[in-house]
Amino acid sequence: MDYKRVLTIQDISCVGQCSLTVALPILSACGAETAILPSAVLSTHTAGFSGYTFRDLTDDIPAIAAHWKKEGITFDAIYTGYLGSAKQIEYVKELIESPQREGFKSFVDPAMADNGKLYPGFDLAFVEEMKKLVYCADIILPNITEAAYLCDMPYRETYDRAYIDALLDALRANGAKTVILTGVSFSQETTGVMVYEGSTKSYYEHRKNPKGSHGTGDVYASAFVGAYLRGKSAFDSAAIAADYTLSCIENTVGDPDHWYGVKFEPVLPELIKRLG
Ligand code: PXL
Repeated sequence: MDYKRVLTIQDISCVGQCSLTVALPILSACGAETAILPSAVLSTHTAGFSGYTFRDLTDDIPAIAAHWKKEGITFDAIYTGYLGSAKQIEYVKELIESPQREGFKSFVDPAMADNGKLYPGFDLAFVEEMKKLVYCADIILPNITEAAYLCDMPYRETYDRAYIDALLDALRANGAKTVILTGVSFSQETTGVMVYEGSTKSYYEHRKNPKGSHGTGDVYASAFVGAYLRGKSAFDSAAIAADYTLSCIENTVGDPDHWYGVKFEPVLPELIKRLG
């Protein structure tokens, strides 16, 4: 098996099952070597907890990157998630564009918004910087809200295939390469993922759990990257990640105390089995 080294750049939410505490175990389970660049340290994530602490690590990045350069440290992939500041996005873009290993791939989850709204602390200046990162990445994984922000289209709660096609076409016109658009639902009972690769748009549809859960975007993107680095196609990685994320949600919804994330760990064997 090919052994890949992936650098993931996202925050440490000390408690809350998102970002690095989700990405590292999932990428490891998929058989990848992990390296991290923490974008910020928060006491918890920002969705549902109040009074959380936030330490931005933007100013640490240039020295870390310079040290890696001096040591000749390179990666097979960089996967970015929740970032700490607009300035930081510039540094992250420099890392993605610096010389890396042969066959290098960059994955950007523009984790900044959901349900029609930006997450607390983000503004339109941050969105403008995120556009630059998204349009230089090989594969992006926005949800519908993020896609709408990235191409300046109105967010719509109810939509049809024409709206989804318009979002994908606008992202492509702005420079996006492969797009994995998550949370695309055309019926009450189902949801899915639209994969736009080359000139083909393919839809993977699956059962919908009516209860939305925090952190599932991070579970999804991490499983996608892990499967892709194991040699699966973009569509197969999208499907594997979708099935895994649904299993994580179904493993969690019966527990009313577990509102802040999903119990993804006990379901990891299912993901590993799918990777063959
Ligand atoms: O799951 C995305 C995410 C990551 N990190 C932090 C967050 C969120 C979503 O709210 O608050 C700190």
